[in-house]
Amino acid sequence: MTPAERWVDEVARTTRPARVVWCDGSLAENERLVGEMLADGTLQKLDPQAAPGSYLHRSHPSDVARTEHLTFICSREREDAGPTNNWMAPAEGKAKVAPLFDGAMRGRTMYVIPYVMGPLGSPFSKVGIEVTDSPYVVANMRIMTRMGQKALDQLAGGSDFVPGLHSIGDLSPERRYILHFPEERLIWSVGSGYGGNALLGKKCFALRIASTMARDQGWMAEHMLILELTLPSGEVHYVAAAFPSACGKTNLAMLVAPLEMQGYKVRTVGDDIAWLRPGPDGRLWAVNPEAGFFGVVPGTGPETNPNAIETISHDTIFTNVAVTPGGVPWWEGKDKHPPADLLDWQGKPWDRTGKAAHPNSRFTVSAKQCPSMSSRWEDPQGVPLSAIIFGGRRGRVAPLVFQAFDWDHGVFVAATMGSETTAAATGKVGVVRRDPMAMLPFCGYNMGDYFGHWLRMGTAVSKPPAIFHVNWFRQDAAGHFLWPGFGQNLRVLLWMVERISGKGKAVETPIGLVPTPDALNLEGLDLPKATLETLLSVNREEWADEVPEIRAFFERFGARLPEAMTRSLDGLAQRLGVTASV
Ligand code: OXD
Ligand code: MN
Repeated sequence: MTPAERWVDEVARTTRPARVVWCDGSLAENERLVGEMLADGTLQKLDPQAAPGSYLHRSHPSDVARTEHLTFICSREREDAGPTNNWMAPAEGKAKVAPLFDGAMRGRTMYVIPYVMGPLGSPFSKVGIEVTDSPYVVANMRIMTRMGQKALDQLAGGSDFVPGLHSIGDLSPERRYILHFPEERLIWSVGSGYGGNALLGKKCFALRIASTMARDQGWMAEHMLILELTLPSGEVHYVAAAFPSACGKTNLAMLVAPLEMQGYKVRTVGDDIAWLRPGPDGRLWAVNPEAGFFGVVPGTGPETNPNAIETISHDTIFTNVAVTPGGVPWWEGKDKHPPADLLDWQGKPWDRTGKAAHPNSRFTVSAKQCPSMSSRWEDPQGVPLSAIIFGGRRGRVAPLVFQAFDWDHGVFVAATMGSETTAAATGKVGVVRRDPMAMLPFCGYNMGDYFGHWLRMGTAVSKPPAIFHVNWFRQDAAGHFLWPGFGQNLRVLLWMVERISGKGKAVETPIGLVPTPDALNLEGLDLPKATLETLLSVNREEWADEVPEIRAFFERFGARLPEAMTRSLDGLAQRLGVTASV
């Protein structure tokens, strides 16, 4: 028996499924599973004209988003999980959750999903094996990863894989746990079928477990899109960007250059996760470990993201969108005219008061269907980064864009970024929270140590990417967005590229380098001068108010906070003229 077979055998002895199926990832297997899911109502076939090859899944109404309060890092020491993660000792976690797996698959099929995160044949790719009793998970993993025999081939009978045990259990939030054992590199997830909780290759492996592997092995696992920007001269830049969940990573990764800027071209490498490594040339190289997109549907329309609209026009799994009785999917932002007889995401006639599609409804679709994929998206070596962007959703305070003074300052900017919460996780929406590197829910270890790892990585590359911060979401007093966003964000990317080449104009402010009003190419964009000024303004009082908040956030890390972080905060306070004692 191989180590993988031994582990699967052990799991089957506990979960006691009626049968065990090793998935090969083939089309025939997928068709069989889809047939079964259509028969038992897990999937509904969508209109073959409007959405060929596509299906709707309606989840349990209490299982629609990541449940951060039920997600745990089970490191041996509490300190190693740090103050921003929920922690349980490994033995306690196992004692609490093992009974939920005991006989959990009785009468069900147990699917074994061998999968690869990262391009096949890449030295940076990693193998995982997910065991699950959900055929919906199998169908999604087939899209999101390289799954089946090719993963077993890569494993070659060895033990270098991350095991992940998943059961939907009884879907009760009372019996829902997502546990990570970083020292064992093991994942246990029970009680949820939602993507971020159940597709274990994604957040659980490629971010939480991978971040601990990356810390130990000198690389980085980050919550970042990767895009390719080609200038009219033919010069190519790769840019990675970290925004919290549901803040526009997919839209930026698939950006279509505004008409008047033809000659500039944006192509997609990834939309959610990036694995970064120092290359032999002193640059930081990025790989997208995923093979598909698990994106937020509402707000996706022909104007906001035409590439996504084309990508999801066929062979897509929709989860929790609205639908007509004839099977035409609909969601807020698809167009301005909701069909008359729409059924909402729970299948009830929509009364037009609430949302028709769930705000966190999702599409699962293969990257191969995306018309904007870069020819290098599966390059086994990855792509070299010119810049890293961090960004939050903030109605106030943060300007449209600024550049960090240097790498260490960039790490500080990223470590202190604030963002309003979204529907991607359960809980209150719209509350500002510190979300360092957009990794708050995804860092598998103490974030103080994580900041230290970021600082070290800056010294591991002789040509580190430039670091920027953006905020597409600044609003006026009446709550209107000041910046048009979407395709127009290209103008901000172009300023970054000019900065990298030493040309872009900037003014030094206490928080970083902000473009001069004439530095952004705004040709063809009707943006009032006063609006631009507000977008680029840095209000000293508002930033001064951030200082004690950041200090309090940093204090949570105690001795694990690198000194360089405190020095950067003191520097900010000083530049703002705030006394050190605040
Ligand atoms: C996601 C998330 O699904 O960040 O990508 O929640
Ligand atoms: Mn994400």
